[in-house]
Amino acid sequence: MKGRALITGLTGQDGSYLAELLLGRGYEVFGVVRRSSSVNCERVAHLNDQITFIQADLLDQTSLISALRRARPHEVYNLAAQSFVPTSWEQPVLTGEFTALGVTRMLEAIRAVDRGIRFYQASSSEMFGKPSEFPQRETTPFHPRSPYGVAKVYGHYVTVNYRESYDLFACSGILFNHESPRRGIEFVSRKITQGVAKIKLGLSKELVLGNVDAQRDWGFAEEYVEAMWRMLQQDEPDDYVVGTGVAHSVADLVRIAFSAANLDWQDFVKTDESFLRPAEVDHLLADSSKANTKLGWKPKISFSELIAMMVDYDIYRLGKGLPLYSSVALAGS
Ligand code: NAP
Ligand code: G4F
Repeated sequence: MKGRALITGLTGQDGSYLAELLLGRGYEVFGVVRRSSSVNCERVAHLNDQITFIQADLLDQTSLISALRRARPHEVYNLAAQSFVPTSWEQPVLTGEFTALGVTRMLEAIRAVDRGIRFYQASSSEMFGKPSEFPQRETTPFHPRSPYGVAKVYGHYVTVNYRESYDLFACSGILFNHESPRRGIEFVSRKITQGVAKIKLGLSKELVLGNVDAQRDWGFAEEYVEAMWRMLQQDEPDDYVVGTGVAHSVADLVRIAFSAANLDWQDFVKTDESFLRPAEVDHLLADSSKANTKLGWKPKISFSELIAMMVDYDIYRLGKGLPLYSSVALAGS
């Protein structure tokens, strides 16, 4: 029988890669999109005729129940969230509504429609925030540093709680930062690679950043959606940390990105206090031993390869005058 999967956050970076993976494995794919006055499906435009789009919103319980009744999925991947950390200080209540309570709404919808549905929750390494141990694993205590991180901790625990309370097959994937040519332009990796491309093409003269000492464990998004899928194919539901086990600073990212375009970063990069955060996450590093052993998941692409891929994509796209998530360019990204 053909598997059916419903993805919330289909229009985001991870949603687009996950849709490709599931279609490639023979699934019928349904994607939740929220209504907007302009079309916002560029990242999945190349999959338009293979996906069924369902209008729903994490803020609207009834719409989630209707989406499940219509799609009758075997698997639900809850990727939708207000996912940009700085915005969570500007809109903390809305972030809590989407990113925290939205998870409960989806779990309640599953309880109401079909308790057999397997559920994936997109949890985050931001939950570790100011970690008490290095590297971070599933048992590392949480110390979130933003309203976003706090909301994700709620989403994680309600997922665990519904597994324990109602015996749902509910998994929480604690994913460390993952990037790609489909990354939103507000996140630091893409801000840098697009900034480098603009400078290379003479469209810009400088790149202004915040805290370049912050360190993250950055991997390639396409590889991370494979881990999500593998979690839902196990005999038992569980929680997994997913990352590369290697950390780099924002300054490292800058150096590698400029060098990939044969430019010297020192000629172009400035810092500005306006990009500093009220509370920073200084350093994150994943211990993915459990995912390695139980899921057989391991990252393949190195940090330098990832950043070079993103720089190349942005130079190619901007050079051709293609839109940010051009379906032509994305088909090969
Ligand atoms: P993203 O590119 O920002 O995509 C977020 C998605 O959520 C978009 O499709 C967005 O739809 C949708 N969304 C937001 N609010 C919604 C609502 N109220 N109802 C329905 N849909 C809504 O994020 P991503 O990088 O793909 O990340 C996917 C998930 O993983 C997020 O939950 C994120 O917090 C989490 N995560 C990401 C990383 C990472 O490094 N990328 C690491 C750990 C965890 P619109 O297109 O309409 O805005
Ligand atoms: O790229 P970022 O905005 O990602 P951040 O805050 O780590 O969050 C991302 O990863 C999380 C997983 O850990 C996800 F859950 C979350 O949804 C999101 O995908 O910032 C990375 C670092 C920060 O320390 C920030 O202070 O880069 C630093 N940074 C320095 N200058 C900057 C800038 N970040 C941004 N966005 N813009 C800057 O100019």
